[in-house]
Amino acid sequence: MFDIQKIRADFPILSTKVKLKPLVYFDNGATSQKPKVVIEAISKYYQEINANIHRGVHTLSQLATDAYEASRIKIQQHLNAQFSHEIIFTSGTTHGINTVANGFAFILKEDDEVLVSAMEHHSNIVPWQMLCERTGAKLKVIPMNENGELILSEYKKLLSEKTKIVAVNHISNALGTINPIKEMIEMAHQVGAAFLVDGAQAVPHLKPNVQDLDCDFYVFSGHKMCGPTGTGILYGKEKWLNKLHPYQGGGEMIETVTFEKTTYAGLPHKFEAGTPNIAGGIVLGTAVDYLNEIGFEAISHHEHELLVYATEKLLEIDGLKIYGTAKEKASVISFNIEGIHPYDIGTIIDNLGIAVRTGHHCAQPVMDFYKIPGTIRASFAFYNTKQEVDELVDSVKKAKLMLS
Ligand code: C6P
Repeated sequence: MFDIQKIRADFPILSTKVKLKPLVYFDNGATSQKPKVVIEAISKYYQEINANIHRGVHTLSQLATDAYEASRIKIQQHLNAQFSHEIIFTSGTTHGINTVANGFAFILKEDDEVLVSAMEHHSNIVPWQMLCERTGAKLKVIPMNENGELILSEYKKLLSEKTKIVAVNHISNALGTINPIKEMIEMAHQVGAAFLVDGAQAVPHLKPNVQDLDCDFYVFSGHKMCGPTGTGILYGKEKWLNKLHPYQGGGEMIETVTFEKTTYAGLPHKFEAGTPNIAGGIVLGTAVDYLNEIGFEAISHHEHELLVYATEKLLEIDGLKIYGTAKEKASVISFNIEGIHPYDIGTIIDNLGIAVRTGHHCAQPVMDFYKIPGTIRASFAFYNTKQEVDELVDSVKKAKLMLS
C-alpha cells in the first residue's frame, strides 16, 4: 500500500519552510531528499563503528569493513550483477564515467570512435572528449528528434567496427526521455563495441537489471536515490574491469609495491584507491533498502501519475512549452514560457517556496538543439503530491502575470 503521507513523514526536510512558505521540492533531478533512516544511519556509523576499512585487525575496523562489504553485496543484488567484485564504489556518476574513459585510453587507437548521444549530461561528454584528445579517436553523436527521442536508424548508421564504446544515459536529466538502452546495447554489441549506461537519473525511478540489459558498464550517483552525497557505483562486467587500467593509484589498490614496479590488487580494490567514503558507501545500502521497501513498481506508478497530471495542468498555461515529449518519459518536465527568461520564473517561484532548477542543467547541447538558453525543470520524486503540483502551477501563473 503506497501511503504518501507516511512516506512524507520519513523526510524531515519536507515539513520545513522556505521563505516562510512550506517547501515544495521539485529539484529531485539535482539531488533527492533523505529519509530519516539514512540520516540516522550516518550518525550511527560515526557513533558506533567508525574506523578505516580493509586495514586493521582491530574490532572496529572489522565491523566497518563488514558493513561496507555487506553494502556492496546489497547493491550487487539490487542491480542483479553476477559478482560483488563487479561493484566499484565511487564518489558519483562523474567519477564512474571518468574511471571508464581513462581506462579506455589504453585501449583506443587513432581513428577509433566513441559514440555519445545528443542528450547527454556534460559528465557523459567531457570525459570522452578528453579521451579522444589523448588518443586521436573521434567522438560521434547519436542525433535526436524534436520530441527528444534518439533516432535509432541514425545510431545504426554510426555504428561500425571502428566504434569501441557507446555511452548513453538511461534517462535524460534535461528532457526526462527514457532511452531504449536494451535495444541500443544489443546493436552496439553486434559491432563489438562496449556500452556504458549513465544511470544517474534512472536509479531513483527504476531498478536496473544489468545482466538482462547486458550493459558493460552502469554508473550512477547515490545522492539522487536518497543516499548520501559523495557516493556512487560503477558496475562493470568482470571481463571489462579486468581489462581496464585503474584511473587512480594509491593505498588499497595494490598487491605489491617496489620502487621498480607495482602490481595491482584484484577487483574491486584495483579501482578503489585511498580511503573511501566509508559511511557513505554503507549508508547507500540503507537507501537502497529504503527504496526497495517502498517498491519500484509503486514508485514508478505514483511518479507517472504526477507526470501526467502536471503535464496536463502546466499545458493549460498560455505560452508554456514543454521540451521533451518522448513517448517513454520519466517524471521530469522541462518548460519555458514564451518571452520570459527561465531564471526569472525560477527566482519568483522560489519566493513562493517552490524549488525547481533553471538553466541548462549541465546539458548545453540539448539547449543548443532547441535554440534556448535554458529551461525551468520540475523533477518529481515518489514523495511529491498532486497538491504540490497545483502549487507549482499556481506559482508559475503568478510569476507569469508579474513578468508579462
Ligand atoms: N545531474 C541535474 O540537476 P554527479 O554530479 O556525478 O552526481 O552526476 C552527474 C550526472 C551525470 N549524468 C546525468 C544524466 C545527470 O543527471 C547527472 C547529474 C544533476 O541534472 C546535477 S548537474
